[in-house]
Amino acid sequence: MGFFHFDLLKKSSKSKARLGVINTPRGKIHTPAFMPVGTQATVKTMTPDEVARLGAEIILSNTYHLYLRPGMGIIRQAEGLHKFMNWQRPILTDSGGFQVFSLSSLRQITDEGVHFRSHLDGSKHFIGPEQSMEIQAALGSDIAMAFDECSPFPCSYEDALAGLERTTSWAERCLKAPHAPGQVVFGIVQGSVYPELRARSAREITGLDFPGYAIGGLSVGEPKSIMYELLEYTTPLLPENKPRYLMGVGSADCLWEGVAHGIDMFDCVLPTRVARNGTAFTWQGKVVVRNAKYAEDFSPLEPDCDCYTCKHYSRAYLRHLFNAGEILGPRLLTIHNLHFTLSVMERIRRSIKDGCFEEEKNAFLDQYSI
Ligand code: PRF
Ligand code: ZN
Repeated sequence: MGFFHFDLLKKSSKSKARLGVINTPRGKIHTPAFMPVGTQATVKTMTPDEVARLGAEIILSNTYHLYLRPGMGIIRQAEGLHKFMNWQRPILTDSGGFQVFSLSSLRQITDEGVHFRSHLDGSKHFIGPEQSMEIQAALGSDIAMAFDECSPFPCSYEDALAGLERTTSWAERCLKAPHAPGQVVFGIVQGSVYPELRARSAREITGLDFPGYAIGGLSVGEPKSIMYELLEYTTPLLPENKPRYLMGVGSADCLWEGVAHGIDMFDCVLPTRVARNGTAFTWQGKVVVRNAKYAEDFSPLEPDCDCYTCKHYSRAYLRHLFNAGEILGPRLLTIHNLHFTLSVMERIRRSIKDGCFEEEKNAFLDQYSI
């Protein structure tokens, strides 16, 4: 892990927002950063070249999915995920625990790990911290995530405590397991909605000296106000000189709020997923392109947007593509939504740099309807 390091460039005076750079062997990541999601070794509908030209400096992929399909034999033959999918910039891989819980059936969790059945064919599998790290090593991601237990919402105090204790012991085992050359591992704080459990998890996980820390177990169905309260409480418990990653969060309002609470990295399927359903994000809020009111609207999704979609196509045309079930519709909206989300991050970074983050955040939230 000689090469990997985080430079904190500037801290905002009126909030906890921070500007930084994560240096990795595969390139720099300017923070606060958004990571588009490429679960199946593809950011759906996009070529890696397009994703890079939209300005993404890192993408996220998933251990659970790639382990089940195509399987590690093929990933090893391909010499890792970067080569397999032709993405040469950094990749962060999630560890699999969260996906096992959201996707597989007949899960059985023990202190060793998780027994589960594949959501694809029902076959039986086991992933524990050692297996997760072995898979992530074969994938060759630049940042591997520790194998954790994400408590659902709601969750009893007792269950949240058990999940936290497992998450700490698994984090220790992940650090001891072999990694790929140059690969670093981030620890994950759990503890559900209980401040004292969050504090304990943060203490235990930061005691393990990971090069970065994630906050997990949020955005799992709790009200946003609860998420913001827990963020406010938890980020000050993380070391200032290491990147902080809020897992699975990426709606535009949450990006501004997360940054205000000191978060440096985000990932979310939202921009790409809703694009495929015909929803576009604009600086005013959502546009549902199928809506009849756009039938004869020959203006772009967003007048000042300089993405490929807005430069060349009207709302009327996009609506037509979705109504006709044409595959270009999801592609064009994915381009726009990723451009929008990456532009939000750019505006966030610019405003921290210029010392006007809080004003820009208020201006954004004033015109953006959730
Ligand atoms: N743990 C892991 N991945 C995650 C989460 C988590 O808690 C979340 C929760 N928002 C999303 N992805 N490993
Ligand atoms: Zn656009």
